[in-house]
Amino acid sequence: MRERWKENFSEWYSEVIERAEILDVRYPVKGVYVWRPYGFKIRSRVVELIRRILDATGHEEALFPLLIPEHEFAKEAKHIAGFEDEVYWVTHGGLTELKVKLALRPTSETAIYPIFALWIRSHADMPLKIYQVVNTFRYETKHTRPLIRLREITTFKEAHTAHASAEDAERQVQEAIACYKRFFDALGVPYIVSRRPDWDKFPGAEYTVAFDTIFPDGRTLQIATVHNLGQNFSRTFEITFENPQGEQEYAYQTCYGISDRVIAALLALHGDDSGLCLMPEVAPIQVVVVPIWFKDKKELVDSEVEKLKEELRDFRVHVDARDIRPGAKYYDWELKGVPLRVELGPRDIEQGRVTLVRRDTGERFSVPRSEVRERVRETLEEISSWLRERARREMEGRIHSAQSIEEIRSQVVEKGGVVRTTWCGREACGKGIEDSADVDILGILEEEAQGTCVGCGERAERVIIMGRSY
Ligand code: PR8
Repeated sequence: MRERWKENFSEWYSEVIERAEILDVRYPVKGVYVWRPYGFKIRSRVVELIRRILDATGHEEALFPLLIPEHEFAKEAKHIAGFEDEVYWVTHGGLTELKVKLALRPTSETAIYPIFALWIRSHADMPLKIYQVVNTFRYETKHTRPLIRLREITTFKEAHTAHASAEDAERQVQEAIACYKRFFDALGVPYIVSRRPDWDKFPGAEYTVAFDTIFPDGRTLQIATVHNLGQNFSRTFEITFENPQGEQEYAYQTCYGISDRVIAALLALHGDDSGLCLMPEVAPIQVVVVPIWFKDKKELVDSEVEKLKEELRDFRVHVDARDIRPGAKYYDWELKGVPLRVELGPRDIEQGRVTLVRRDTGERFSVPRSEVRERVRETLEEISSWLRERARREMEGRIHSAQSIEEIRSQVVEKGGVVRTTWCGREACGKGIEDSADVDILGILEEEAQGTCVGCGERAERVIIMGRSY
């Protein structure tokens, strides 16, 4: 790696995405990238994990079409207002102009809810909990960046639910938050959960709860959102049901989603100056075996390496038998973030031992060959906790408190991080704070506020976090 992880994060990120063969960024459409096989394997494991969590909580996977007719897309006034600048339209079939323009889904509410209206008849049909893993398209005008701000979001994991009461929808919001916490915890991605201010909620939602993480450069990234939609969409799409009293009522809905950004966070938070450090849970290769050949011992080493590979069959193992120097191999696998390297040479064989090298701490140690399976298992678990813990510590170290506009600015803009401060809760004052500090309010924390508002000096009603986001 030429670039340094923290000091030059943005360049580090671009370099690592390319050199570790995560994406090919040369596709000739802006904001659209190619998943390379190594990156795609990481992506598959992330998708597998969210599927497992959603399936275990009664969600069912489905697949809705990519194309949405204009009349459905335009039905919900706030939703269309929020998305109209970002929609790609299909206007022609061959040379024929279509009578009904078709939107490429920027998200799937307006594809799914007309069908929910057909499926839901009575309170007994609910809760209905559906999810899909699809690509979505958003014509982003801000600076596009691989996995972070995409025009084709390739890994949109969106869930949509319908309920027979407002309480049940509220309970669903809590379940969704718990699912996402489990997901990010498993990946070692630390987060802050907050409620977005009203002016920043999802178009058409009653309220939005968001997960943000903090990147090594101090910028925040929104990595998941959970929206309580109330009855806004069910009124528009006529999703009605017969309640136990025999009356017709509009359904209560929620939706929530995660994108490729979770993979951006995985790569960004678990790196260092040598490249990626993948969590063993998602690493395409968990253990790389590097044979150390000596002139006349090559055959012996090769046959022992074969046996070792067999002994390690519970893990994702790769033997690097390329005809290049071991040092060059170490460099490549460090860049690609393989959590553990095993070296085996004539001396190890003689002593009945193998050498292990941890990618996270760089620690190098030798273990008896007879215990290798157990020691590899233990070490991978330790690497996973070490990376998780380091990411959490790094993030917490970037959260400061601020009592004045000046402090907000200096903490966020100069030192790079996030601040906690207090606010009166009034929109005009909130926007004023954002303008004068030149920093955004990310969200409202679930904490009792004390003291005064950093904007107007009146009694504080809310504890908020502020930062600069991607
Ligand atoms: C919804 N409807 O759509 P959301 N590139 C990468 N990731 C992105 C981008 C982008 N251009 N835009 C958003 N995200 C709801 C919930 C169905 C699911 C990521 O919500 O618009 C962000 O992390 O908030 C965002 O939190 C998530 O997709 C969901 O998008």
